Amino acid sequence: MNIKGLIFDLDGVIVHTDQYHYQAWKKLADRLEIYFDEDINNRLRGISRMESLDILLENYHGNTFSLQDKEKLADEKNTYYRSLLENMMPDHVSDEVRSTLAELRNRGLKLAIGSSSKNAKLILNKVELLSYFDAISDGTNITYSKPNPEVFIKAAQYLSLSTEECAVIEDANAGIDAAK
Ligand code: B16
Ligand code: MG
Repeated sequence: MNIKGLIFDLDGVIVHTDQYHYQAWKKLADRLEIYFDEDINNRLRGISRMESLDILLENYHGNTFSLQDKEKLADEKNTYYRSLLENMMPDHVSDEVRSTLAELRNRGLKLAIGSSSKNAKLILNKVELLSYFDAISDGTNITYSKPNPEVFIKAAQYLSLSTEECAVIEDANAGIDAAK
């Protein structure tokens, strides 16, 4: 193996925004009187916002929502989520994460983010980690989210490396399937 680049998932690997996702989806679910718990939340790891909403709505037994309604619901969740992200500070990332990323770069590896999130840059900015990465591939530059490999293929391209030269660090099944 000749690994020249590392592609890190964001939520669940670099930062723990998974709890904020849970709280935001739970707030929406409670408003709509939909059952939602941590087990359902775990099924949302790595997949897109709209796909996550479809899973949440599996437990909704009222009228069907139009695409426009669903976009509004996804926006509502994102508004809750972004207000929680306001709490994020540089000290939410341990010194160990920063020193590990710095050490990997010192060893000559190129580092990228490969995240399904459209909020990835905002999060990296808040925790002051943007400058540690050579490239960001996220929910804003993909058509298909994990388990589709697009986000990682793009990350490798942004690093000017082949996918064979990259390894992926992931926490979610959808992301591991995408990486493979
Ligand atoms: P957003 P990752 C993913 O981030 C989350 O794991 C997943 O729960 C979320 O639905 C997705 O981002 C989209 O996030 O609503 O912020 O665009 O694990 O791929 O870094
Ligand atoms: Mg993740």
